[in-house]
Amino acid sequence: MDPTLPGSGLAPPEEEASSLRIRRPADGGEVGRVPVSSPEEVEAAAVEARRVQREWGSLSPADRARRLTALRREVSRRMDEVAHQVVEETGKPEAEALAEVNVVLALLRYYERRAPRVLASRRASSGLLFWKRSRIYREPFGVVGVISPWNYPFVLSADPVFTALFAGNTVVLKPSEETPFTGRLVEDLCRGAGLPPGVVQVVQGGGRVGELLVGSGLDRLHFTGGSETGGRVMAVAAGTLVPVTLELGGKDAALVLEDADLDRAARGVTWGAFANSGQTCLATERIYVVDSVYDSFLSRFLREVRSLRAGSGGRIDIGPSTTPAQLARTEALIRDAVEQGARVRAGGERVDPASNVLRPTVLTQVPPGARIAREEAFGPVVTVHRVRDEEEGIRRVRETSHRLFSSVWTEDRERGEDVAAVLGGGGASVNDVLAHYAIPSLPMGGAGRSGFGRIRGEEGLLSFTRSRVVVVD
Ligand code: TXE
Repeated sequence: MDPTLPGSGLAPPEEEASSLRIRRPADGGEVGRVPVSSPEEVEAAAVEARRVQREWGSLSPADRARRLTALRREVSRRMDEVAHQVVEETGKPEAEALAEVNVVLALLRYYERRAPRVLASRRASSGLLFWKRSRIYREPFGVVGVISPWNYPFVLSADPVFTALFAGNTVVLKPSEETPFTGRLVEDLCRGAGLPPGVVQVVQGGGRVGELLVGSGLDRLHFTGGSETGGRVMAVAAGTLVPVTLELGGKDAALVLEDADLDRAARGVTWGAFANSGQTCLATERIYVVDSVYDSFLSRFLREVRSLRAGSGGRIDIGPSTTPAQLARTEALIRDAVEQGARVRAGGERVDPASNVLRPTVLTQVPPGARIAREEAFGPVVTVHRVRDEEEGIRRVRETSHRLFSSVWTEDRERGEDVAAVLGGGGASVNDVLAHYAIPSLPMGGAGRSGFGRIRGEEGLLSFTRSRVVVVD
């Protein structure tokens, strides 16, 4: 990504340029250019989405589910093309890009089977007013805006977009300015599946186009991105009272108890911390280890981390940071921690000074005042902390303003469930990380600075509808 063009966070102050020039993080080669949408084009997309929604929203949930089966087949048929586009724009390992597509296919299959039932109208008890007959209907909001980020550019666009379609909405999607081609593919897949033209439209650009979309007269908005940006989006949404759901950043923690399988825990949190080069809201950014097993865990963990292959393509475990801004931000957090006394136990520098590949980094003895102790890193760095016991561990895991997800590691499953139940946020895994996101029935989302609202699962589908009641005397 050319740092002088919009989207790198360093856009020229005066104006967003008229096009996005995308470069491969892997080798700096040009992927192509995409024109930035004008205010008129954003407006026109919202008007067209409203026109098309009347027909699409009037179909029964079962009819829409049938039409969307063709979308699943189209995504499945073109999954290599989609994965390739994700790798081009993000630099992530091919296997992780394919995982994005598979997560979307599983969600599509899940909603095909369940949307008709979840969205069907149902009788409700009329209580003491026994002479009345009450029914509850689920209806689409209408036109839904989706604003998505660059870190999982396919799944974090497709999940909300396709869920909104099952619920009977039409969608205007603004992908990240870092990954416009992947965003454009979402619309192209819908066209290839023979969905009515206009059910999904894509507008391109950075924050300014995002702001235009928020204010374009939407009926509902789903935003995924940074906590600060989420706040700004809400402020603009307030102008037209458009309901918003926010999937924001995370500062997820792992808690390793004394009865954990330390090899499994070391492998698990290595994946949780460094998949997608740590650029995941659900990434493990903090590891708390009970004193009695701290040293033996740390030596296993460091061995795992040091065995990771970091590079820009080919058989790699850790790819480049997707954007120069993110790389700079991660390095600044590491520098700040080290200046305050933290120890670098692995990584800490790039594979070579000129590259954008930061080696997976492990910090210990991180002072509580260090920025990385409370700010989301969103990069290939994790901090490891000693805690006295389970009780202190639970307290430390919970002392964060980002309340998204966490993991607890113990060979006593029951104990694990008891601890998972009190770690807060949107949920916790026992003896695993990240994998829960691949289970389509589980609603996902957080609390605090991780946002609000849920995506995926029945709750995610319902969140793109509103209830309407009819009471008959
Ligand atoms: O998100 P941004 P970025 C976090 C993570 C990361 C930070 C920034 O901490 O370091 O967010 O990442 C659009 N009105 N997560 O830059 O800037 C923007 O064009 C409307 C966690 O990706 O929030 C892009 O399409 N839209 C998160 C989208 O918002 C605006 C995933 C996200 O951009 C806007 C991504 C505005 N004023 C980042 N400004 C997760 N849950 O995984 C920007 N945008």
